[in-house]
Amino acid sequence: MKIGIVCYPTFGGSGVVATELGIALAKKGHKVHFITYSHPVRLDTYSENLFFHEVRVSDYPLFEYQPYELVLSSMLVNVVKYEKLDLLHVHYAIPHASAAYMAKQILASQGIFIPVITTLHGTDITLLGKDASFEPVITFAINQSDAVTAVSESLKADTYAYFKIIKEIQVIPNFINLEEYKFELIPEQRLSYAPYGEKIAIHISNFRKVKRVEDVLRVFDKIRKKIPSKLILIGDGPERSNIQRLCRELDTCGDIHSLGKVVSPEKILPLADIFLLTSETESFGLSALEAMAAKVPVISTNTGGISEVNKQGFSGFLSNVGDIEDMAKNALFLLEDESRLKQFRENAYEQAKKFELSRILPMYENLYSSLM
Ligand code: GMT
Repeated sequence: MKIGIVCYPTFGGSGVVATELGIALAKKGHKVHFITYSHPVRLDTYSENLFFHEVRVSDYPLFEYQPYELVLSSMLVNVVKYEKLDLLHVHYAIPHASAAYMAKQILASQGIFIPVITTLHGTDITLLGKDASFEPVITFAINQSDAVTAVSESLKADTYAYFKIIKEIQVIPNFINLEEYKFELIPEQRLSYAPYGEKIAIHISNFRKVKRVEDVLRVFDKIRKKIPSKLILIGDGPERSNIQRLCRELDTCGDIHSLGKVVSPEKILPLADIFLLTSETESFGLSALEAMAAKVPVISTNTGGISEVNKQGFSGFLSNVGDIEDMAKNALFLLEDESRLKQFRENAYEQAKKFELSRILPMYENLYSSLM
């Protein structure tokens, strides 16, 4: 098949999922065309089946805001027409679903039919999409898609709750390529972060308000008061300065390694003993799945779709949003008992296997076939 994938090219979960999906489809022989404003950060592989089309908006002085959506629509029309694509798969509804709808209509006027699949990822529904400034367009674009998928049951339920959706939404969960997590851990690597055998907690996110990264620091502060530990922070975003302020206030900066944006988190995750995910809302929690694939149990909140990924008392523990005491207690329960921690590591990996790429990829391929 010739597939067009529209996504955000950034470190955000939706972009990561879209990119990994495209890479996996290309490996199976499909021709995959990424259409977005810059080269996707996770697209670090080369294949004769992978193509990239840059959407570039020229900087015209009349515009206070550049009309990205229109330029994307025009680019979709051209790529579908000249590359003879069979379908368009757009990730994250805003503005990709409406841009695809516009392109579809233009192509239809030229006698070309192109099926559009919209995959909902989370904040496009739970935060941004339901805002009155987007809602009518998002509702329309979702209903006009030929197929709609959501990454968790929770997100599917939220979509029906917040929008008037007449379309059937299929849940296709996010996935993990466990092949990428098969490498030997070199003990010296761990020593560079925890030289005296301290325990290691890790957090990965885009440091937005919704992630409650301050809670990560507060939980970590309670942990390290009981057991010598270090915290690795991966990612960057608007909350960074608040985090710096809080670590000074708590006097924890010396125990925190901030690594910024990392292209291959699978190389660092295996160094950790626990993963902390303190989000206010989370449709799925891809970073938790990545941690579990690296045999790292997850201490998380119980919001949105996280409970579909992290299993209470098996792959980790779940607490109410903001319940720092409970999250710290659960973390210590694991960190203070080596054999228990080992068991949870194995359990986390078992749980990750449920989302193995080979199980999820056929769901997308079947959906594509059904539309052609
Ligand atoms: O979490 C973010 O802020 C990024 C966002 C995105 O769209 O890139 O992530 C969402 O999609 C991911 C991939 O499907 C999910 O794993 C995340 O849970 C979801 N984030 C939220 O719902 C907050």
